[in-house]
Amino acid sequence: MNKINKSVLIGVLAFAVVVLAVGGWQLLGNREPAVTPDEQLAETPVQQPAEEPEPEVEPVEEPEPEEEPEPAEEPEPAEEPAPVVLPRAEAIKGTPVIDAEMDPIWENAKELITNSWVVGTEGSSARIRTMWDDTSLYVYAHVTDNLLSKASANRWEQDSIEVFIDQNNAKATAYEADDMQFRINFDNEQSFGSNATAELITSATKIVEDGYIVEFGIRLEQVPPKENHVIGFEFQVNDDNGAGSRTGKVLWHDSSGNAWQNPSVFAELIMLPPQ
Ligand SMILES: [Ca+2]
Ligand SMILES: [Ca+2]
Ligand SMILES: [Ca+2]
Repeated sequence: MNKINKSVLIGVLAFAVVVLAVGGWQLLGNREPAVTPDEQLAETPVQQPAEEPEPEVEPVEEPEPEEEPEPAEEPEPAEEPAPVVLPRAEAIKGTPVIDAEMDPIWENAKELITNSWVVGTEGSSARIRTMWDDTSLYVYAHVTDNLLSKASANRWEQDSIEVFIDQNNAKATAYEADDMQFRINFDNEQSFGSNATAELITSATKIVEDGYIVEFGIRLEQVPPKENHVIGFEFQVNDDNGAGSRTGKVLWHDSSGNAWQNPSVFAELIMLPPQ
């Protein structure tokens, strides 16, 4: 072989040696093995998305336990209706002379005024005083009336007074035997409603400047009078102002106008002990 060929051969061999050396080095793992794309994908750390912070969950408020419903209040028992307090005439103990004159003892009796109008709103009215003794109830009435008339044939439409008594104070809604209605006009003419009779009443009248005086006594035979005894009592004035009919009707207490047929509307009278 010539020199040129030897040199070429040496060069080739050298190259081969180098190639082999490099390949061997590679085979010996001195370099990173080739990485397949798949592996690369696998190895590339996946950028995990930052975990979204869990939204802060507002703690659900525990529903407050429903308040125990308060036990329904026991309905208060219906109150007993307050007893009606009726006005009471206070009859003093004594015995007047029935003459339409004011006995001195009348000065000790309280005066009541009729001002419960049932017919009309003004006109004849009365100031009355009451007295009692062991047999009777007495009344002294000063009636103001500027025109005296008994033109009507109906006694209750004449200028007159009426007294109503309920001797046992039972307040019945219809007249019983002890319930009575008496009427006296300014001329001392008596007339009678339920159970009243002339035998039970003594009366006198007198015309005065501003009206008339009526003084009378009624024997209480159904329930004998005694100290602190209470009876039903009502007083009425009838007025004819010249019309020939009743233009005014006023009572001490009752406003129903039904005293003539219903003792339960009367007020009361108490028989005071002797002073
Ligand atoms: Ca008298
Ligand atoms: Ca009665
Ligand atoms: Ca009159």
